Amino acid sequence: MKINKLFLPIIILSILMTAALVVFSASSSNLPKDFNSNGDLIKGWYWLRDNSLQSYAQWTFENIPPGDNDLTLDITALATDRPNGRKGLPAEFLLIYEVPGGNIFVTQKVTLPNVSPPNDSVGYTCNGQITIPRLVLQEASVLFLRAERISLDTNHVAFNKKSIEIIETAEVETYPPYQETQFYQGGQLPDTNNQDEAFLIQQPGIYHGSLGGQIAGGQIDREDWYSLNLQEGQIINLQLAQPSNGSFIIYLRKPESSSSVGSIATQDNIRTLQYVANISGVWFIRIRRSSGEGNYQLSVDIQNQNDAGSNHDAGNSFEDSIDLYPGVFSGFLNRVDKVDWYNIKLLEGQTINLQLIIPPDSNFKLYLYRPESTSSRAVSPTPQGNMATLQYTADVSGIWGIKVTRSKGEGDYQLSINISGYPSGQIDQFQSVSAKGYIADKSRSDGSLIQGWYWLRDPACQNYAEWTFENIPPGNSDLTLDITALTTNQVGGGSGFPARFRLIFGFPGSGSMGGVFQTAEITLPNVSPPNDPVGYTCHGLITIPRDFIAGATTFFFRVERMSPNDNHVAFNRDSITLFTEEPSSGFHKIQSSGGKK
Ligand SMILES: [Ca+2]
Ligand SMILES: [Ca+2]
Ligand SMILES: [Ca+2]
Ligand SMILES: [Ca+2]
Repeated sequence: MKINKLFLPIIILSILMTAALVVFSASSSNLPKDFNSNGDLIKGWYWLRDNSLQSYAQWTFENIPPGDNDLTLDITALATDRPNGRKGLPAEFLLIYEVPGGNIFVTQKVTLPNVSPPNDSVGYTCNGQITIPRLVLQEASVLFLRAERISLDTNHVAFNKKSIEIIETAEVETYPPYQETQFYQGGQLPDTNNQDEAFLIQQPGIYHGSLGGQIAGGQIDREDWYSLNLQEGQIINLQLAQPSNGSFIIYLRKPESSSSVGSIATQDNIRTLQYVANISGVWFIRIRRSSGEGNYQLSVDIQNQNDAGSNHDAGNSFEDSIDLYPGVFSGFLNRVDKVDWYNIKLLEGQTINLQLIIPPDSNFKLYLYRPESTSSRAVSPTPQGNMATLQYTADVSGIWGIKVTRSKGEGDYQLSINISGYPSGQIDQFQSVSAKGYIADKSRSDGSLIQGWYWLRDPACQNYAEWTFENIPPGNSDLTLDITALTTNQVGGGSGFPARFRLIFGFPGSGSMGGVFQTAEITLPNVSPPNDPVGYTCHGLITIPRDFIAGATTFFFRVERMSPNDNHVAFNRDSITLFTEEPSSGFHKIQSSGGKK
């Protein structure tokens, strides 16, 4: 066996071809004029860590540099999971930005990686950059920024005045899509000859192997096997550089499958295979000798997707869509990930404005779908330059689907969502619909998802479902929750059982006023008609007095099971409709019991 020195230039070339070069040159930077926070002040940092999620940090920037360039915010935060908690955790929070006088109000979920060096004994420091498109800011010279925690499950985060610095980027040059510039020089791979022997490649890098030589027993080495641990949504890029006198073929296999996936592109003596992992697990690489012999180089590049800050790929169907809200989000598409699905709540009469900024030389399209419809309601026209827009007025309230598809090119796209009247602060607009029910702006659950319902059924009773309602008109009238849940006594269980659970409701405070956080034990009767073959439906109205929270416009609800002996209960985003006036209805009205937590 001989070491072929010709491989070296190939290695360098392939790194250059796949490297992402982002050139920032800061022409100015500035710090905020004002800062305030109601978080817990510890050693110069304000911690957002209260149980009612009312803590915030706010910055006001003046003298935003004029021009056409996007603004980059350099953000430093501390993060941990509890008082004196663990190190190395990321900071996750909502960043809200607003331009005075304009009707711009954008909410963006931000995740900053933990950048603490290994020898940092505290290890809470997170840092990263986010970009605010100039088209959002327009001519504004003043910018308000506000940070809030996302939910009780996200880490505690801390900020101070210097946490956010605006950097104007004078020049941005991006060659998408690969972010990894550091390749691990993985060295020589051991010889393997079948799937059971597959050698686990632990990290992306450049590796070396050989085929065609003699192995044990005087046999010719015909094939080599490797494996990779992939998460759903990750994009795997494999490059096989063959020796000049050999023809080797590369195959990729899904977990628990014996057939190969993906198509191979061959250029000169390099074979490339790219694929999106559609399931998590151990995937297999097989390299087979067709003819010749010699050393090969295997380059393994794994690219994470983080569509809309989800840490994974937006799914290929509405069922696997990511919940969105008004804001600016980024996602990724390429020739093996052609479709990303999202969804958003719209009220009848609201107008949604979608704007898609796509990579150079690409053709991506936007589609909008009515609730529970598989035929699109509106389609974006052919992109003008690198931008596609879509405007539509909802003719029905509900969860609408948004689909981004790719027909040409690849890379990161930016999706901006604006909804008329959201959240304008002009209460009049909302009063016209106050007799109607409000659907939650955000919802989440860690329950088991079955046909659109999240089942809370773990023995430890840690499963939850949560809803956040925003921009509810303030007032004195009691709130009424119209709650629908599914219930049964076990997996695949019986019909006709009532739903019993704990309801926790929070009202974030304002200014120096504290928030309110209460719990109630709820039992909803089973209302399934006798001829319902499943019989899991429970329904009732819950009244929450509002005299002591008249000013609140944001409401937070969470449900949990109280005991492992309680029935399994299931919820989804539409399970709670909030009324500011009691709806006329023949349903049972449930008196909530319980007290302050
Ligand atoms: Ca070998
Ligand atoms: Ca072998
Ligand atoms: Ca994607
Ligand atoms: Ca996708």
